[in-house]
Amino acid sequence: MKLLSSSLAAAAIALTALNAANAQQTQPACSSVYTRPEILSLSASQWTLTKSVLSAMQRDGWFGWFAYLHNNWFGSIHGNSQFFPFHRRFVYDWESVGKRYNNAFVQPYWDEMRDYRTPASSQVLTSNWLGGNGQSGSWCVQNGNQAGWTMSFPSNHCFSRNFGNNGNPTSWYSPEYIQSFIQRDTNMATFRSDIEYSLHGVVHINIGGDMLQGYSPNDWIFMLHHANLDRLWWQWQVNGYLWTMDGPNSDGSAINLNTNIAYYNQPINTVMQLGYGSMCYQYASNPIRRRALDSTLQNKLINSLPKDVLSTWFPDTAKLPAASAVASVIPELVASQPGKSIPFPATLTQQWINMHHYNQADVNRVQNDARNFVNAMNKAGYKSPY
Ligand SMILES: [Cu+2]
Repeated sequence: MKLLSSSLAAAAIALTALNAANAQQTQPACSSVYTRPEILSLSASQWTLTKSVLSAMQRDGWFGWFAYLHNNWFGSIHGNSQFFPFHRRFVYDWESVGKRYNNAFVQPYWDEMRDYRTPASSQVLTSNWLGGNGQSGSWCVQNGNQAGWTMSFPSNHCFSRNFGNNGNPTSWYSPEYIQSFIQRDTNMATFRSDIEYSLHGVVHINIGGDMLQGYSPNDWIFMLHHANLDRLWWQWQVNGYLWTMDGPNSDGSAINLNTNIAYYNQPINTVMQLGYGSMCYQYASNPIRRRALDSTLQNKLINSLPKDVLSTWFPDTAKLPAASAVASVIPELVASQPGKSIPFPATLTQQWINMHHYNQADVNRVQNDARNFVNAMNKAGYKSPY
């Protein structure tokens, strides 16, 4: 009897949780959903289409408009919980303008973590794609899809990049670290800081040039970068935090789902769930089920980390079945790769921290956490496949 009632209670709790998860949704489900791909997975014809849309948007002043918007609202949309909803709405806005030129246009993302070890040698930054560093001195970019462009905001100037560390940016954040805080974070205030003061900042800083400014949308990398961060937010959301919104609004008051998104003046709850309302897109690598993460990485972690290290840094992975059970489901993933130890990530510059008026203690917490993570992995003898 006791057993029966407790299992009934468990079922009731599960149902309540499910209803609570969807109670916030007042908009209709999308009748169709398009997929934002990783940039390097575009076919030749998709890339040609994308480039022609971007050139038309540049011709008609849209790069300047989005650079202006971002610059104008800069102080309201960084360093507080507007960060994710604003940038989700902003990239969607950009993509919608692109679709007016060709409805097949979609905004790809850049899986920056895959290139974290030596960012400058990413294929994304080659002449066939987005091009590389600017020319020493002028920092005007000479190759890639924006080669030789003149950007109009804040005043006419050549499209520029100035890679960090004298053209050879040091490593940014590993896929392992990003997965670690996606699994550990239980509120928006922490998750937002963890992304904004790690991967978000170092990509802006290390690409440099236009990307180092309030008008960073002049570089199309901005959209690829923020689509990636939006994808990571969604991974965290489907990991149990679909409607989680807390922490400070831009004026310091507590934010909530009914707070308006800066500039757009529509409530945050209208952009929370992909596949509903206007948010009719998904990401190519979208986890297909709750708590599903990259299985290659899961296996690697389970196989190589001691239990205590695993449960500290990857609490969800630690709850998965033993390695052999996972391996039997996905046999092609058990082939062990030699791997390398994880390097310490690049950190934010003081100039960047000051420019955003970031809370220094929050930045320090994130940077210490990232260092502690690398120390823990290396102490455990972990070798990364990435
Ligand atoms: Cu921004």
